[in-house]
Amino acid sequence: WQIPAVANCHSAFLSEADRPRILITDKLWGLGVGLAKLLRKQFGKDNVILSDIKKPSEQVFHSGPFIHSDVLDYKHLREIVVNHRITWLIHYSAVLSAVGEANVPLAKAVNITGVHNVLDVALEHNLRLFVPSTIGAFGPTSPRDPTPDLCIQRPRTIYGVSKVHAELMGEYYYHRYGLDFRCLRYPGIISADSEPGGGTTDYAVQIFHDAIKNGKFECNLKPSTRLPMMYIDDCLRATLEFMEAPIESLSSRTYNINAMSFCPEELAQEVLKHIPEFQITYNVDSVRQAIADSWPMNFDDSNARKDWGWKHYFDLPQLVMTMLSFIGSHSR
Ligand code: AKB
Repeated sequence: WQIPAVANCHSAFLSEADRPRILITDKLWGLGVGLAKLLRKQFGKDNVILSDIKKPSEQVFHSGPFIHSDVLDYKHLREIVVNHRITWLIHYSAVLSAVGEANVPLAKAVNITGVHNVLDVALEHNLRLFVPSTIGAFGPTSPRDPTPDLCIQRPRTIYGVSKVHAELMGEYYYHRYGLDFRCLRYPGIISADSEPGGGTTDYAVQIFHDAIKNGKFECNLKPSTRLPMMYIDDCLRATLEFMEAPIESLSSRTYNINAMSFCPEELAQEVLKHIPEFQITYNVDSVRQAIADSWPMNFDDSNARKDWGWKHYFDLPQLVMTMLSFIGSHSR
């Protein structure tokens, strides 16, 4: 059983001139750093520029090109695209669900105005544009088990509303102007080396850190709250494969992707297999619980599997084993 570093390598033999020049906006709580690493392996270190409004860590700064950029500053964004000959734009800047409810004006600015800016700059400079969406783009009136690509979307968080807006605007720019807009709806993403970023699915990252450090974890969602989830390596590989997918293979511009679906008590059971003294307790956060109760329990990603060959490699046992051994080896 071996996970390919990069599957479906459409770009493996591209000459330097044909390689994309990629700008990643924001680190999206560390996802951007992981994606930059993968894309640099594929397209060369200098062809992938990471950007943020915040100063990066020394490690990120020295791992490849990094520049300051603010997605709310259209002129500066355009300057970067021109000066660095950007051809792909990966727009990771976003305020996540729980933080968005605590700061609606910030979420509106970053998640709506920011998306308008990247759409316009991508159109103006003929870029391939990737904007992630999320399970949060669905709401209580959507079918929840499973949730298909196309169904009612009436989310009740500013995060979800802004993501539906991004999906629709991107598709509008595609149909109206031919913009090569691509969007994947991510489930909760689980990664050992990124900090939780104010999301509702954060518990599924924190549990591993606390289990290793303290042997116990206090969960802010109810034991039976089922949500779709994915290990970061699968998510980043999906993003690369989707960006490389030939245009004629795409029957849509927005796809669900999924790997597994679990609830806190099932995750805790799996952790217990590795740490027999592990204990989980529950102290429910009503805001996060209400959000989770309105989201999909399971995600139907059959169109992504059919159209561009999406497949996941990490299931729940594999995920738990990987997270515990990664965090364990870094905490010694
Ligand atoms: C969040 O919980 O807000 C995010 C997401 C599912 O989009 N992780």
